[in-house]
Amino acid sequence: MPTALITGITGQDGSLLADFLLAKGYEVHGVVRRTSSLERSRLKHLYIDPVIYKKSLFLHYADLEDVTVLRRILVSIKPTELYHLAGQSHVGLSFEIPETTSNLTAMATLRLLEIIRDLSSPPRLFHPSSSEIFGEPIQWPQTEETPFNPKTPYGCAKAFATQMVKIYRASFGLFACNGIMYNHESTRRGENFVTKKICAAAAAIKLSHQKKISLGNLQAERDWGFAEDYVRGMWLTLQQAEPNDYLFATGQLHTVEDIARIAFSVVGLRWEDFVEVDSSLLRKSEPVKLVGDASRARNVLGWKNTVSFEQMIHAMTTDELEKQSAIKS
Ligand code: F7E
Repeated sequence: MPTALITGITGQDGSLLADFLLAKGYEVHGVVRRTSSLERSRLKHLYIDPVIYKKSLFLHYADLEDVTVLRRILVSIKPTELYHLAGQSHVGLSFEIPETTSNLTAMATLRLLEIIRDLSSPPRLFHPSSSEIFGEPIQWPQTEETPFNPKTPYGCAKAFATQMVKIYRASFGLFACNGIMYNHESTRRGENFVTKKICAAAAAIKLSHQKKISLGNLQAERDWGFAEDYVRGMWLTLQQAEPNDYLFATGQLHTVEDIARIAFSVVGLRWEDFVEVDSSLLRKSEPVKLVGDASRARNVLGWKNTVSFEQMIHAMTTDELEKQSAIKS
């Protein structure tokens, strides 16, 4: 049975990846922080299942700074694949806590590389890099070869980690890969990210639980895809004969306003009547037109996007409407 270790298993991507790997017959181990108990709702369907929990899904406590504990987990489990998804992933917050962001996003990746470098049978490593490494890119769309030019503390931390993965692959022969992930969303997205914030608010306003929603830059553009596609891309990356980096994106830009338009139309409302701009939510700097060319992933991995932007926002809003109706009724 292949064995995978996932750091960040309680997050959107980690929980989707756990579902994906369990369905493929993997034994899945997850690293969780003691303080993250409230965030474990995304795994609830797995750990209340007696056929899965402690049979093919195991959770281990460790912080990303617990090098000794992480090494012990890796030595005892001997995973064939390591998906390092944990970190501080909120770009706006990275301006408030740049040191924590660098520690959790940059240094933690280096620490894991150092640990697996010493193992007799190192696992294949997947590192989720980010479109934020390009910041103000010199080309559109970006590819795996586009030079890094981050504009945010988060993007800078990811650029460091991404380059370290390349260095350890070249210098120590590790099967270590970067997936350069553009924004990817699902019903499991956290509410501090703009898609989920808007879809949840549209549902809450429709149900008269909320009156308005405050947003930052409505004209901010991103390349938003469906998270389950990106999780499949992570797995495909580690199934190849040779390690390499792959970019995952849709190649299409949309604005925050587009999200609002679709989400509010799903609930039969006009977004203009409910959206307010709050200047405190504007970022100190924004990346410029991050849009990716996923040709390598499509050609080498056979990867593709399966859900359109409109379908995704529609599904996220409908899901919120159902969940919020159930809670309040
Ligand atoms: O913001 C604008 C905001 O926080 C998207 C992470 O997964 O993708 C994600 O980072 C845009 C930005 O995602 C609000 O200024 C306007 O332009 O949903 P977000 P992000 O910052 O792009 C990248 C690829 C990652 O790697 C990250 O880990 O929306 N925006 N008004 C807002 N954003 C938020 N959060 N809240 C607002 O009220």
